[in-house]
Amino acid sequence: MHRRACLRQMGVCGAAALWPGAAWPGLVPPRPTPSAAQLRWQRDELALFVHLGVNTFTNREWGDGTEDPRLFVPDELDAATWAATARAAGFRSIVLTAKHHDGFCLWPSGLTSHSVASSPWRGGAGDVVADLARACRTAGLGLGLYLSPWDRHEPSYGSARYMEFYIGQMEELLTRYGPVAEVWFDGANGEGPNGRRQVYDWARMHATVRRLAPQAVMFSDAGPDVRWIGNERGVAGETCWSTIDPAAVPYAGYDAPGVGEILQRGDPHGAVWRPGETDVSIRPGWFWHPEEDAKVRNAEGLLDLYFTSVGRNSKLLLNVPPTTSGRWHPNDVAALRAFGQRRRDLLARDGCQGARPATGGPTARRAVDGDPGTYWSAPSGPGPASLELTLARAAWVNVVRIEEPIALGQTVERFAVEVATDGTWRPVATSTTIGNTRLVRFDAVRAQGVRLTAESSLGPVRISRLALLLDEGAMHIGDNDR
Ligand code: FUL
Repeated sequence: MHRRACLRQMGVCGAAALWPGAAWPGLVPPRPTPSAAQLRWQRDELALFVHLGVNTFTNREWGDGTEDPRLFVPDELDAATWAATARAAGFRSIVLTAKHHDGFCLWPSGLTSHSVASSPWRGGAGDVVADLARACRTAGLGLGLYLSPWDRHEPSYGSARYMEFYIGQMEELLTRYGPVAEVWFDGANGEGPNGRRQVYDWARMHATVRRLAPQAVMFSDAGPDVRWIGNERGVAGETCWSTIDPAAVPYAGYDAPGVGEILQRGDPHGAVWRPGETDVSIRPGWFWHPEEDAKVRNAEGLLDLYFTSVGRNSKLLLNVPPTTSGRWHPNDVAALRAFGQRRRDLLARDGCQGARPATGGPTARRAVDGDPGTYWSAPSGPGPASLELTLARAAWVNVVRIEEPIALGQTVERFAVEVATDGTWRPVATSTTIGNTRLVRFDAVRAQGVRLTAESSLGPVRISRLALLLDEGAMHIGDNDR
């Protein structure tokens, strides 16, 4: 069925959805759903983060704002190569630190001389944001910009004048470089050069983005569009709801006991749709440090991150910092390439392709039709909802991929997956929440059938994809009796 028709059938477009199942009698209030921009953002799965600035040249993580702009000489900077490498590895956008906490601007801001314009790089005529914007456009990638509200260089920081300065910088970034897909607000709020702290006017900052870049999603610990996942280890909650209670994390940088966990898990009863972004670095630090060249995560480690972020209803924002040359170190490039290949191999073959539904009712086939716009709508009634498939041919598998059509929201609380081999069913995965994509690994089995049971849910159970995959790299010697 066409997606729009499905929406109408479920009554989701109206004020409330009428759910006839015994478990939810009567009128069920509609659950939050994503905006078009949030949906696009999450479907992309992978974004690259680029931390570059004076810290790259001082070998530090946080500059103090006293750095000499003449340090900045990324002689071989080539944004087109970043974009091509990112794209080939499966990434769909790049987020650049246009300004980090040290206040040094990677574009020639008209509001400060603390920028590339005062550096010897390209004789002071360089503009990293312009280069990246062009490269992203050519490669078909989205452009994201990080503009640190904390500015340890700007003398007006800590006064009302600073908000004018900051909004002015936002206006430069959002009007000069074409469409921006994501604006990244860091919540850090330390002291400026005069020892004063700034009170950030978040409402005005958000309104500026909505006015100048209505297509963009805004990230911060507290959203408003995309929330932080609560840690920098690359791990979304095993339970991960895209909904959250906005009062639980009222502003970016808010810190209280348990906030990390709230962000990791979300809240099944939260009033807003605010999916989690998992930002993590390919190396220990966010900026490049030569002593970390041998500490780059390998393809296996990156695939693990893919499972604990994208595979848990989040999005992966993977930081890959350029060296002082402006290029990525060969170790990082090799890891990205190998990860891209490993992910492609993982997603290439689906053991459920062509499978025949044995249970699940008339819409069951839509979970395996390859169309993310159609879905299995579990027949209503008491008890758990179950979808059973007979595979077209036996297949070795060790990963299950499940998706809810999140345009309609997220409802499944707990599920179980069993696989049949020669008539014997065995459980391979039990877990909580599905959302955009859920990936669960298990020991390899030869599957002839699969059964997904939604054991509990907060509304109608809908599944747009059930797939069985094989990650060959994770096969153990003992598994190969095939
Ligand atoms: C943090 C910053 O303080 C780090 O330097 C880095 O930019 C990270 C992504 O966000 O809050």
